[in-house]
Amino acid sequence: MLVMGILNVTPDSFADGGKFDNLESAIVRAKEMITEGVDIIDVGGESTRPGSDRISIESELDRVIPVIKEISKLGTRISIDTMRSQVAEKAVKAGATIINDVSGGLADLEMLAMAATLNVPYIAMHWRGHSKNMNDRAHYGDVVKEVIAELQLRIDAALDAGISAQHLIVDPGIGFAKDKEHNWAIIDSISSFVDLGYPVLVGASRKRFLGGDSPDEREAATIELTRLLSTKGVWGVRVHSVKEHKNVMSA
Ligand code: PMM
Repeated sequence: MLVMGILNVTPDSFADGGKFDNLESAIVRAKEMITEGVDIIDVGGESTRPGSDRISIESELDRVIPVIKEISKLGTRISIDTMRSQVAEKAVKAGATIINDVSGGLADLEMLAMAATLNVPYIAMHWRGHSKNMNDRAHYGDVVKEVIAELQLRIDAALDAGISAQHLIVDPGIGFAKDKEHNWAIIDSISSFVDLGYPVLVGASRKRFLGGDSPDEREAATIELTRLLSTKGVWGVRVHSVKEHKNVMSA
């Protein structure tokens, strides 16, 4: 299982906001992650924490492009965490080799065609709308069935847009328009997502459903989850710390 290390170049992400929002601190963190054995560094410039407002495309580009240019010199794989096709395009030109779109192509209707043109792996996450009011959309009858059906629609749209099946990665979108019970139901049924036939990425790191009063207090639970997911055929975990997750997988 791969470890995707989170590098949020944002002032306000819920767990690491403000820690790496200048070029120097972002590069230091990227180098640390590489030393610790990270497989992919996920660079994001727009926070998707519940309730957050969108930022302008200019601010997003200003945050991520210089960081990607520098990190790409370090020889690691980089994913760009963006919902915008123009950010994806410039990020790939700057050195990113994977597009991580939390909206699965729904936020920017040019995204799927752009990913097909750029011809790089594309992560389609389950999403029901922007973070500002996504919690209002956390209503399901059978959450596992509905999330799988909605993800399947994104898979079909991605394939229709010309993204090759070999380039598709899916993600159930833990914490996005889902409450605690929904997140745990998805984790419990993660094999059903693996059965879709595409690599599965899980981003549960330090999220609220794990309990605890602060993101840091959720680290131990996050590591336990990685241990569990590594036995379930999951392709990768998107996490804040790297070494701890590498260790638990090799234990
Ligand atoms: N979660 C966040 C941001 N990007 N990308 C994917 N593919 N999956 C996720 O679960 C995901 C994501 C929000 O968490 P953050 O604020 O720690 O980045």
